[in-house]
Amino acid sequence: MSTIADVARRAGVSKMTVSRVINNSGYISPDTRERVEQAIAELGYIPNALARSLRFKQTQTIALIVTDITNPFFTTIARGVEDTASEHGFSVIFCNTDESREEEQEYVRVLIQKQIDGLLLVPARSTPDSIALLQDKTIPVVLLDRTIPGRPADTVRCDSELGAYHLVRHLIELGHRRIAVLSGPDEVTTATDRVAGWRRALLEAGLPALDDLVHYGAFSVDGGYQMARQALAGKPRPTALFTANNFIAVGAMHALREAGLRVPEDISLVTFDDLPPTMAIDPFFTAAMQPAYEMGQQATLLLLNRLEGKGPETTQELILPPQFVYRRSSGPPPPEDR
Ligand code: XLF
Repeated sequence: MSTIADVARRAGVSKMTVSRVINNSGYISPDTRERVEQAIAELGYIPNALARSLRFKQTQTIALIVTDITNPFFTTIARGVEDTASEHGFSVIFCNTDESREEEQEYVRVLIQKQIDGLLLVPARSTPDSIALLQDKTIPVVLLDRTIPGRPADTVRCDSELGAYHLVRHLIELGHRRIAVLSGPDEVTTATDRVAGWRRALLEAGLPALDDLVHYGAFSVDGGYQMARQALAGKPRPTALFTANNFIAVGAMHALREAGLRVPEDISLVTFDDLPPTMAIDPFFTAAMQPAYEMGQQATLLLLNRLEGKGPETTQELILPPQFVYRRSSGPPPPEDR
């Protein structure tokens, strides 16, 4: 196996220079860096990560815990995290909790043992257990997408309340009066914030925000299907649905098709999250789109700053605005409901 001395010999530089290139420290001319990198590649040299981590007390590794790795929103976040982390010489460990608090706790324990430098966490529930564990060990953590009420922490998220408010206002402007909301679990802040935006839009328009129009369930296709079936059983039936994420929207569409309802002629549907262009052949949903890539990027930068001891002493919250796209899934209510 090659050593740092072999790399130095092949590149015609000192071991100190090789070490500087590997650790990204001190000035190295582009030409020297290139020679060292080429020697590393030719010799297949792997720096001793353990020795480095002992010396710098850092493993140059961060972790990202998401709640549903099958959701394109989270894979796009992961892309933003990975690109930014690797630009700064960090590796990323990815973990998926399937929206389970227990899985999350387990992962946090394992990651602490693996001596990660910091964690980006999409909390499965609004409970402080995981960040308490990390904060006890003084491991920096940045929350992504969701918050934990009553537990201040660095956070990067999209404005869920505002996004929901605008989507529901759009439906009201089209003439809808009975709009059901199909949301995620009521212990998750993105789910409750989106219901809050729905409520604000209705109350502002002088419409009652009736409890029987609010459905909490899973952020999943099946969750959307089940909630839509409940909503369609309401009397009178809602003329529009606001779904709180992309998977709920897809599940709701299954239920609407099964019930023989046309969108938007018989019932309108607006949703949080768009489907990525690679999945939607004929984009159809009126949607509030979250800047997922940027969220991953910004959260990583915030975490890396914390690792360097930078930033204010108080926690920082970055709230990014959603963007709106108005498509064919929303239209005026049927004539008999106007
Ligand atoms: O936390 C929510 C769940 O679903 C997140 O923002 C998402 O909307 C992503 O699809």
